Amino acid sequence: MTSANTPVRLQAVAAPDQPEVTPALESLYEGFKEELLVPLWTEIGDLMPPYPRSRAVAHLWRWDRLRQLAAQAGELVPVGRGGERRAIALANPSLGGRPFATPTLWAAIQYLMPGEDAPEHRHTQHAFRFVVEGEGVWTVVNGDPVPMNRGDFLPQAGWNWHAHHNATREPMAWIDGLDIPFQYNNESQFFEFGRDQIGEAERITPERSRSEQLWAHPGLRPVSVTDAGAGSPLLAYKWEHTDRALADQLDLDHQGFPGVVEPGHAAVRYADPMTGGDVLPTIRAEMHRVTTGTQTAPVRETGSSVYQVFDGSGSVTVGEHTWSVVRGDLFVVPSWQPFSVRSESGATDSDSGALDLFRFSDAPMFEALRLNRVITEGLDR
Ligand code: GTQ
Ligand code: FE2
Repeated sequence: MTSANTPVRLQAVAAPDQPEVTPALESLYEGFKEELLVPLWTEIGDLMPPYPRSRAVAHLWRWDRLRQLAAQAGELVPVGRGGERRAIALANPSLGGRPFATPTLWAAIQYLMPGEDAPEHRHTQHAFRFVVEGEGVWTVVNGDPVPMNRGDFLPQAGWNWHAHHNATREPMAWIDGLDIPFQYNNESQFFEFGRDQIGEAERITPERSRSEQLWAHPGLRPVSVTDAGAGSPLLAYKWEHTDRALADQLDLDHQGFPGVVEPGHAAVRYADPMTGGDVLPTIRAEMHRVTTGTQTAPVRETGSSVYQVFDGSGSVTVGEHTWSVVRGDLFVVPSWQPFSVRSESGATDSDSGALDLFRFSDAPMFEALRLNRVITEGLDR
């Protein structure tokens, strides 16, 4: 992917720290070219920079427009075997037109018309769904139907069978996050078709999935399960729990309880109830609530994130860009670019009076490889 964008430097050059260009030097570089060899000294500035220079750029996608186009696709493009999903991905403008939001992360709006089915399949890519509006779709994971409603987060680790169905009379949109670019670039993908139709027993609209019955009780895990496999066994994190956790954190903040919550900024991370760690091997997900008038300190981190505004409005600053954002808008924070947010007007849906931001990132990979770095001060680069 880089080679197309990388300027050709493979020739003898006259530079202060380089030998004089002689026929012998030119023939040395010719030899490199012929034998497909590249010396480090012409590449080092690009290959080994002093700090991350992201290829991805900061970019914002407006939800209004995404939803409009997804609705048009709903009218014009069928969903079925082969294409698999009516999912439309964010393509970072500096990643060569590929459907990659960041070098590691896929983010897409997915759309299902009333009564439609997206056929069963499985793949090594780790995935999740997050619902910013609507209700009535359920996703069937290994035969367990899981309902999806506004604010719900549904992780879905790789190699589990899954299909989606819209059981209502209304179209429904949601966002998908996957590690497709990471697995594409690292050549680890496998994919299989499942059943064309899911079974009748799986076609009932459930109130709660079996996975939630087993796993959705805070601090409690079933004794019988000793190995839940890769990724969270809890297939839906319901909004009421997330909302309450954030409200309780801000309540502690208002009480002046020290050191637990950054003033005016509550945040929770979706955690695997088996391990307490991230919900997926490659993807971290969080929900942030910033009270009106609060401005967060700029943070730089290695690794990339995608945010979606869940509620409220405000302005976000990523590197040189500042955007006003409203519900549903999605934006990318590339590696090592400073990010901060200012909450401007409160949620319209609840009385939290805050800006709620859903975030996902590739942090688990960076942590596993010990490449994670975060700074909140000294933004001098
Ligand atoms: O819903 O199974 O956005 O397999 C991309 C690939 C969604 C899905 C995407 C997928 C899915
Ligand atoms: Fe899938």
